[in-house]
Amino acid sequence: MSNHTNHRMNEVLRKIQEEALKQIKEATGLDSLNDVRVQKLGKKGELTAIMKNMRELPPEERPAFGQMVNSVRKEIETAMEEKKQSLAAIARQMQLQSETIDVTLPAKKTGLGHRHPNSIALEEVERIFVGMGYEVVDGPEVEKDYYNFEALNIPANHPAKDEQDTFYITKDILLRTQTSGVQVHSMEKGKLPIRMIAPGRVFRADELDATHSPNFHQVEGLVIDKHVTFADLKGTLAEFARQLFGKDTKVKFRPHHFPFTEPSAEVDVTCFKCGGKGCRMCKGEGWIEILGCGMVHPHVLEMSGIDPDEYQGFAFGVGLERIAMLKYEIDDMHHLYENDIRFLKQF
Ligand code: 2NM
Repeated sequence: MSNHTNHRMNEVLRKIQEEALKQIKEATGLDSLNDVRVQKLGKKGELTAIMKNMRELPPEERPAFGQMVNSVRKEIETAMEEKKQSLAAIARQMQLQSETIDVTLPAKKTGLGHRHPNSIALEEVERIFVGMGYEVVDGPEVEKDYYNFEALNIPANHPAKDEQDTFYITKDILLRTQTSGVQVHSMEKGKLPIRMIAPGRVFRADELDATHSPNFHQVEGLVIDKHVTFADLKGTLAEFARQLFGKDTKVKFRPHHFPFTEPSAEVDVTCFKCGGKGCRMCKGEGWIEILGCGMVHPHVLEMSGIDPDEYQGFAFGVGLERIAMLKYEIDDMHHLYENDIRFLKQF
């Protein structure tokens, strides 16, 4: 009886082992592997059941049989662990295959940028004035009404101060419409003489079109010293024009009005394309307007604490976009604000 029982139980154990190993071998994923674990090794699994049946064996045979069950359990566990590893390896292999990178494909090129025509033009303007002993001075884009207007002899009711033309932040604080405030700050410091240019962003409430933008760039210059005359102004700007547009360039001063200078003038240069004969560039005029200038108004000097009987000065203002557009023959201001690398690379 005992012998028979022993034989039968060994047979059952062998079957469990055989079936478990077969199922493990055939498992296609972690799910089917887990099913095997529950079915064979689980609390209600087949191995647990056969252990419970051990009391049918004579006591002296139980330890040996127990050891056999345990070794079968171990063997199944090991097979499951190995299968798990191989399933993971297969999954990984499939992932690698689906994510293969073709290293022979041509690489994406990282495009190099290019200096903006405004920057190139500014460097040129700075080089010319630094060569004549000028300092390049920076100043705030957010400015007090006093520095942008009042100190420049632009009174409260002046049309330039209109809210339509100026971005006001508060009643007294605004986005500068010109860089002249920087000059006023320099004059107030009281260190004379002054030879400076102030390049920078300025803001006007304009609609963007081919020649206007609400945000553009200006370079303003200021010289203050004893015995400065209009002749110094003319000589300086003529030299500037020659260096910028070529040595044969002539300048023409047309009377104009600015509140901060007296007398004031607008300056034309002979067309660098046709030399003054008239062409498409200068619209047949032979002349091209490039800047405004004048002798600093005595009242402007006084307001900044400079004695106009002892010191005189001249000042000028150039639109950087205008210089860039002329020099590089750009017909539409929009190009300067779009940062299209194909456009920028032309200069
Ligand atoms: C211009 C034209 C003429 C100018 C005047 C001053 C200052 F601060 F000295 F009064 N700065 N810039 C000036 C003069 C600017 O721009 C067209």
